[in-house]
Amino acid sequence: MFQPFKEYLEEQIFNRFDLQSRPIPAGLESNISDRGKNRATIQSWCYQCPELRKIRYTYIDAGETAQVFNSVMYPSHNYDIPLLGIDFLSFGKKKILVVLDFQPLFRDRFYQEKYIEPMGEIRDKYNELAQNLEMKFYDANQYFSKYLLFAKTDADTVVNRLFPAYQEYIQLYWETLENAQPLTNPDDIQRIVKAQQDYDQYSAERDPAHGLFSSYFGSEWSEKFLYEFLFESASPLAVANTR
Ligand code: BLA
Repeated sequence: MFQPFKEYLEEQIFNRFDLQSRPIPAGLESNISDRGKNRATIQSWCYQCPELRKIRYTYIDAGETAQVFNSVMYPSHNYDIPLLGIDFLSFGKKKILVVLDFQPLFRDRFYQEKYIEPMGEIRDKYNELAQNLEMKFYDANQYFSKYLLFAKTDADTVVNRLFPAYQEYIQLYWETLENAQPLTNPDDIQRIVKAQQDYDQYSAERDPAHGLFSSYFGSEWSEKFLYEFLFESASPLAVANTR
């Protein structure tokens, strides 16, 4: 279902950046589940380049039952630009949930104006993908922009609307990165380190995927996958009492 999205992302990053592989902890790069009646595979890829300190993406293929494409781009710490967040999920072809956003690190007006407002023009072309759905796990006011695409949709819309929207958001993201002025002041850089770390902590604690991963691969593997790969700057101890 989302294979063309993965291929587009790969074609883009391979041609645009001087990529280096970024190691994925042993045992977390892939897994296969034979639990229950449905076979599921999960596979992840991770790269870095001077502009992006972590580019990760994951594909879950459980045939008709579930297809998931998830990705986050973390800019290098000397850029204050948003993270690019992608979460496309299809369950049994009937339930399709798509989320795509420039995930803001800060919420002040200056930041909004600089990095979020430029998304508005694209967002306005894809009204059917911006449905103002209520968030149950996350807080829409934290790490999400007002121009996120967030929709429950169908397979035709994924092909005909989400794919072009995805390409436009990604192109704008590359432009944003190209135009970004690298920070040089250590205090400014430290502020980005902290903000990206907070994002990981928040995301690891809220991620609704924990249940999905656990059902296929067990809770021990899931916990490791969340804290040692997806959101590796998060500390599991900080949430020991909340799960
Ligand atoms: C929702 N994301 C979900 C759900 C799952 C995942 C299972 C719940 C779907 C449901 O309602 O049944 C799955 N999340 C994953 C997977 C990974 C993951 C497979 O991190 C990792 C491989 N989520 C992101 C990113 C964004 C994001 C980068 O990981 C930003 C674009 C958004 N996912 C997001 C949102 C929801 C969601 C906004 C709805 C959650 C809510 O209602 O609060």
